[in-house]
Amino acid sequence: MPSRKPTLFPALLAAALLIAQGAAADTLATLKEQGFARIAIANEPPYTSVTADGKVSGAAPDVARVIFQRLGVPDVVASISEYGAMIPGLQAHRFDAITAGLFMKPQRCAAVAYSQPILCDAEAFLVKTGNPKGFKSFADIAKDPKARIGAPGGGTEEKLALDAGVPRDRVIVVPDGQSGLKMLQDGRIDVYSLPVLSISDLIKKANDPGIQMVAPVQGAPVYCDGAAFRKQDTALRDAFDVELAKMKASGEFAKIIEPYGFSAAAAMSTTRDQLCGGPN
Ligand code: 6CS
Repeated sequence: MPSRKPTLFPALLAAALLIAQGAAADTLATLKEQGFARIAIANEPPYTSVTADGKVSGAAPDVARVIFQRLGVPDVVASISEYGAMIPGLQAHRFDAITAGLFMKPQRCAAVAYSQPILCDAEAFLVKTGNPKGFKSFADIAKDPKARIGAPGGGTEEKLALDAGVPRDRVIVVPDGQSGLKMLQDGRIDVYSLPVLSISDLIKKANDPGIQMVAPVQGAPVYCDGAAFRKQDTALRDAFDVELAKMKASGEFAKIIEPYGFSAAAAMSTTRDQLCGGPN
C-alpha cells in the first residue's frame, strides 16, 4: 500500500481559521485605536439623519454612538449609502457597521451578523391626497398596469413591490426621501413607499395638503432593524449586544429612540433569531 503523504490541508485550514478569528477579535481593538467606527447610514430621518453642517443623528446612529463609546470607541463617522450597497460595503471593509434601519430579513441575516433588534416599524405609502388609485397593498399596485411605485434601491419596499408582481419597469429606484416626495408631487410616480416613520417625517416637513400617508400597508410585515456587522466580527457584535441589553434594561434605550417615534417595547418584544428565522 503506497504510503500517503500527510496532507497539509487540515493544518492550513486551522491556521486560516486562527488568523480569521484573530483578525475579528482585533476589530474592536482596531476601532479603539482608530478612535471611531465607520457606520453606513441612508440619511432617512428619523432612522438616520445628516444635517447641512455634517452632524450625524437619527435613532440608529444615536444608539450606536453611545454603545461604541461604552466599548471604548469615542465616535462614529458616517457614510451615506444606498440600502442595497450597505452589505457589500461592509463586507469590503468600507464600513465597520451598518446602523441605518437595515431591516432584518433571512436573506440579509445570511450575509451579516445582526445585533438584537433596535428600530421596528410598519410599511407605508405616500400618495396624492384622497389616495385616488386606492392603493392599500403592493398587490394593488401590481394590478394597476399604469401605476409606478418609487422605492429605495436594494430596499425592503423595492423587494416587496417586485415580490407582489409589480414589473421591474414600474418599480422606480429613488435615492432619498426628498427625491421621492418631489417625484410624487410632480406625478412621475403614483406612490412612494418607505416605513411609516420615514413617510410621516416627509409629510411633516413637506407642509403640502396635496399628499397623504396610507399606513400600514396591507400584507406587509412589521420589520425591525439591528446594527449589522461582518459575519467574522461576531465578537464585536456580541460586545455591542451586551451594552444594548444594559440600555434596554435601564430605560436608556427608550429615552434615545422614543422621542424619534420608535417603540422600545416593540424592539424588546422580539429577537434577532425570530426576525432572521433562525440563529444569526
Ligand atoms: O431595511 C430596508 O430595506 C428599509 N429600511 C428603512 C429604514 N428604510 C427603507 C429601506 O428600504
